[in-house]
Amino acid sequence: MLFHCGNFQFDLTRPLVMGIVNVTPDSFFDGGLHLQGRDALSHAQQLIAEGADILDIGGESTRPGAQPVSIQEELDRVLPVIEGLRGTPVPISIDTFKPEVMRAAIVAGAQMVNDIDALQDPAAMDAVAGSNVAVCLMHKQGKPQTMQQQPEYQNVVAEVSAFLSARVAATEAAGIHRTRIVIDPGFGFGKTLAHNLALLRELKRLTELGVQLLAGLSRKSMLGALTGQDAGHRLPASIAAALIAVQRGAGIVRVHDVRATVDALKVLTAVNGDAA
Ligand code: 7PJ
Repeated sequence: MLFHCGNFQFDLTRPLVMGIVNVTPDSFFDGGLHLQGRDALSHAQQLIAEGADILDIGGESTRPGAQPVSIQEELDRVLPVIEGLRGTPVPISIDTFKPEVMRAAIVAGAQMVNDIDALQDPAAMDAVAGSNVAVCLMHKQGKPQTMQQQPEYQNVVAEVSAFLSARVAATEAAGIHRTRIVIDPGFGFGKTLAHNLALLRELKRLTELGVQLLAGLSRKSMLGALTGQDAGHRLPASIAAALIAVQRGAGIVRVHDVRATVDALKVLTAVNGDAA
């Protein structure tokens, strides 16, 4: 299945690794480490050297309870990093739900928009439709500040699938070709451990929507709940989760630990061949 990401094209005969570059002071795992644009840039370059296929640049933390950031502050954080990465051999994704930030990032060279609001804001839909960039449509229940307080579903897999199916339809209706669309169940976004496990167990169901599938499990609290480890000690669990996600249909994994994930996926891909 082809994946068009701005000027880049992937055939997805092997899974892609999206490296996370946080330019935020309050991300739960590496927040603060890459606060300075210069540090974020060198971190991004390191992830490329480690084998990242895509970089996801984010200037506002969306973890549960995170504080909102103004448009200007977010632009001041992400634009220098995106501009500094111009001409790099991998596409840059902008992790934002703000249409103004999407537009400025696309002008600065971003090739993908990663929207935890799944382009439900018409201005966000316009920003992507008026360009050639790819988009990741993510499911969440509620708002980041309160979403983990009481997540509720009758059937989490069916509800997430129905939401994503409707968002794919709306996105296609706006003129965005399906080879530019990625869906994501949004692990940890308004979901209990049982909800997250059900989604991972039945991830294959989401491949029925016929677009690329991304999974973001890296160092998330569900892995802490399963292992008893804090975020700094969740690498083994994150590798396990990435392998499970790819075996169940994810074509892209969003991770902090690029080199370790790339190595683990090489083993899987060698065993599976082109069926990975
Ligand atoms: C995700 C994300 C995810 C997508 C975050 C974290 C929390 N974007 N942004 N999917 N998670 N598409 O990195 O743990 O799972 S922020």
